Amino acid sequence: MFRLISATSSPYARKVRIAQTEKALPFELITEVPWHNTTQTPKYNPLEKLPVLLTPDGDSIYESSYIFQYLELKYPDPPLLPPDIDGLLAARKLEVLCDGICDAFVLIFFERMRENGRSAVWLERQQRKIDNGLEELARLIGPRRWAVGDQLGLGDIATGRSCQRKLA
Ligand SMILES: N[C@@H](CCC(=O)N[C@@H](CS)C(=O)NCC(=O)O)C(=O)O
Repeated sequence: MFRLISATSSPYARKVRIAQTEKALPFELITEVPWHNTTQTPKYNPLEKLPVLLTPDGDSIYESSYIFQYLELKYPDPPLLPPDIDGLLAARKLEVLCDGICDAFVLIFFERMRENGRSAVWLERQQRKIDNGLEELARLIGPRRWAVGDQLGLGDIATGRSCQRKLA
């Protein structure tokens, strides 16, 4: 059985949780805070970030886009990536944008944790990335039912717009 080391609010881990749920791959969810000194994350990921997927054969997979690709290649049914090159690139572009927006949120979170010396310029910079990134997402997706193509896929999952099943 898979085990997924995740943080409750992590948007990166949510992407993996939705992919596993859509592919009906059971997994045990292990919730951690990656910067607490009790975390087991460094044991499985030298970059000390979540999510980390522990596979049934004892491997550890990290970086949400890589985990997603791993799941798609190893468990292609149902497919969560478009079959055509343009569709695939469009879905990956949405993922890059969404992950970048989340990275900006994370940077704001850490900057706000500083007791002293918060940089207003840095906070504004990250906020700008979020605002412009969201605007670009809206432009790319528009009013379509599915972000790319005619079924649920990475574009929808990365933007957090859809999950067809109850999320594990
Ligand atoms: N690009 C990574 C980002 C993952 C990430 O930043 N995760 C956060 C939790 S939401 C984390 O583990 N941070 C700890 C750290 O940066 O040391 C991915 O997509 O998996």
